[in-house]
Amino acid sequence: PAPVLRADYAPPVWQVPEIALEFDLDPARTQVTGRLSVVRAGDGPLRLDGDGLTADSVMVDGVAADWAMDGDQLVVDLPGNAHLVEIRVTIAPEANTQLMGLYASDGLLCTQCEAEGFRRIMFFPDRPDVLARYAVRLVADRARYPVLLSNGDHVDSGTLPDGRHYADWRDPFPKPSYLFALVAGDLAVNRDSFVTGSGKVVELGIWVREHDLGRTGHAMHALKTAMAWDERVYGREYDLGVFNIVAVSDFNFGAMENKGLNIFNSRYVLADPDTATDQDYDAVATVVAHEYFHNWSGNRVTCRDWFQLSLKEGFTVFRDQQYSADQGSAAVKRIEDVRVLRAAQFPEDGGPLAHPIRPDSYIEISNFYTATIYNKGAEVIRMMHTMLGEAAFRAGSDLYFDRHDGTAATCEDFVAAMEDASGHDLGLFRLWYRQAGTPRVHAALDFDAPGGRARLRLQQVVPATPGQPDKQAMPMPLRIALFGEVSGTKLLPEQTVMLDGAHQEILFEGIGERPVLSINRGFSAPVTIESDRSAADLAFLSAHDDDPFARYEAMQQLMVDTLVDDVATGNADLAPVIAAVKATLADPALEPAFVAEAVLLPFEAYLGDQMPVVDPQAVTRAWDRLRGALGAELIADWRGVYAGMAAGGNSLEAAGRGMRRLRGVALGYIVASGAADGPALAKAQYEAAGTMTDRQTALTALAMTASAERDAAFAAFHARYADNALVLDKWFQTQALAPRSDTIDVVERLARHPDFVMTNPNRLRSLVGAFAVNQRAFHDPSGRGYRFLGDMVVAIDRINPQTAAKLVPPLGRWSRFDAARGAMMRAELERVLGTEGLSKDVFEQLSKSLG
Ligand code: HT7
Ligand code: ZN
Repeated sequence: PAPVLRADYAPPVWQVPEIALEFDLDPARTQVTGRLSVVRAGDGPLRLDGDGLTADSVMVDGVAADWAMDGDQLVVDLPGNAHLVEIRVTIAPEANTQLMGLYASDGLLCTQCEAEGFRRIMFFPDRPDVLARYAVRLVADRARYPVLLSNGDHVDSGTLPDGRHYADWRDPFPKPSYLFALVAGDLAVNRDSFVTGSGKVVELGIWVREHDLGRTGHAMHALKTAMAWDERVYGREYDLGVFNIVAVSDFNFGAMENKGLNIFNSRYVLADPDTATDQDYDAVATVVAHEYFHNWSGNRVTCRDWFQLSLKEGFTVFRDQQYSADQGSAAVKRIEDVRVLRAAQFPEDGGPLAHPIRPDSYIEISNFYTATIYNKGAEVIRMMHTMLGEAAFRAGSDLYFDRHDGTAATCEDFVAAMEDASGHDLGLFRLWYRQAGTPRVHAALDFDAPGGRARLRLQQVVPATPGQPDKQAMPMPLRIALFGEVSGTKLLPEQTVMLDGAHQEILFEGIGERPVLSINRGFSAPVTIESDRSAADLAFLSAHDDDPFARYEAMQQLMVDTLVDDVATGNADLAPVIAAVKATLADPALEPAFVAEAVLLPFEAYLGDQMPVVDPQAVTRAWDRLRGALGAELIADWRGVYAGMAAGGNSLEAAGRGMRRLRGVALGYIVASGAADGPALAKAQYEAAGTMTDRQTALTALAMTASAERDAAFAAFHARYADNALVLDKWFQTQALAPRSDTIDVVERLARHPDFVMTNPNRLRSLVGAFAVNQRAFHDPSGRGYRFLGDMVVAIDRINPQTAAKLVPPLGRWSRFDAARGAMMRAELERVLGTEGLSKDVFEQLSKSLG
């Protein structure tokens, strides 16, 4: 398939200011009638995108028209400048396993149109710069589909013959087709309302299956909090009289921001203490806020083309990160965000699928809903926020929304608004939109004791990435502080240094004692810092830095350095890490949630990323050695923490949640210590658990043991939650992530389990997706992990290409491994590429992965 190029953008030849859609809904045979008012905007025939559609009829201005298909496009030569085009098609939602367009899920009918799903429903210029006003009529059997929802305001409904009924919806805001949505089904609703700053009452509804109604309270609370937050922090008020959320079980992504009718993966709506962990609670709140914030950053101002995807996604992730930081511990939130970036985006940026946050080409746009577009995109916005400051950033955001409201904009429009409102020159900063790759910044600090001066030398390298062999240095804000090694205090106020080129020197005067460098505080730039700070310096910062993120970072770096040394030598000195962890556990000034993050070891995969050639077995050995030593040497500390944190109980407040988290980490270390009572302690916690968090933590701890308690707990968990798909996902995932040598056997067995449903993306991610990021299991020297994944990609591609394509990247990292593994991974990619009838989604990922 030919790639689509950003450079080829051309404005649409026809606009569609109005569309009326009528759906006669039936799972086997849905008839769709579209009445498009089309207006000429350039030269050429009307070209309407379709995907798997056949027109039953095409009329122009009430008369049967001459039309032709050009590939998937329906082409009509229109003589004048304005016409009414009426098209009828018939589609089969129950046969739609791709979950794009109109599909059936657990008895519901629902849609997913971003990015190019609308063309599977109706012929249309399916591109985000064609904005139409939608009038929608839904007709369906009343008993089977009593609830009929679409975008905008509900304007009418009524009864029809033969037990059928209809509902009419009007969305007054012009929108691109990717924001169209409908839902039909037997749903119950949690209703509430929100009064906006200007006094408008908005009716809120969260629609779920009747038995899930009791699990919607948290999402509703999050929604109202997000609505108030967006008014207070960004001055953005909601604009319709209705805001509905619907939960569906089969969904390719987290959720979708359709105007006034968000459709969610049920995993990001439903939460109660018995079935959802504290982490799940946070994820629900974040995703609800994210989709809500899109109402402005995405819907009121949308993207001109899909190359601009980060315009809405990067900005909206940044906004949801700010929101979540405001709801609890900002430091812990920042730690979590950076952990995600390092786990998901850094490997992408360093591999064959690396792309800039504004890509230059794609074969299948669904492959570009990546950690780069979302998470690195958010980091780029965050850097602008840091450079401009809160007030100027807000002025820039106001200007951006004012200038572009109701239109389809570009990343350049966003940067220009920031520049114009602040007077800040962002000329070279734009490189962040063009260049892929994670910059490496080398930092060296020299101290001239007699002169009382310290000199910081910074050197930046942006690595080559596919199609971009030569890179320019990129401007970045680095928050920096110096601490006195003797006094333990900050020697100068924190500074934000703008690293503007490849090299830079900064002189600090009046330094009376040897300084220790704290750099990239708060992770002010999404880069890798290389410094020659000693274990002693890092341990010192882990105890004294007054920026919690930097303190966490120092501990992590100390652990990474120790583990990398141990991978190489097999006998690294573990004492500094053990002492630093002990000191952190004993510091009463630290909140438990922070301590829990600080004492956790980096992921094995992250350690692999630090090595020139990944040796998974050596990493596993070093990781197990340090984890075991931390457990055993600090066993009394862990037991003390474990007992002390029990006071958090089952409280859902932040303090209780933090204590639960630290208690879970302590349990993990007790089990890792090899203490004889470890499995029994975990089993006891499992049985006494009053929350899913405690139950899941105990299960995770047991998963790494070979014990009778482990088998009993997994069996009990499955029996207890056999009817709850979201919780069964945890059962699959916990086993797939288990750091054990036999995980590959377990995963192969689970793939034959009757609950392993290939049509459900959550289930696929829980087993196959989780397994593929479990470095020690996936990279089993036999190569069985690679073959398992390859077989899965082939099988899933026939059902759901988008989900299959997302499973390919772990195989694409072949060049990072030893020759034997690399060859087996490549062979697997080639084998899958040789499969007949591959989707273009999987084709693109495979061909790029092979380089
Ligand atoms: N904007 C939404 C993206 C999305 C999506 C993309 C491809 C395939 C299915 C999808 N479902 C939702 C989600 C978001 O970023 O908010
Ligand atoms: Zn989004």
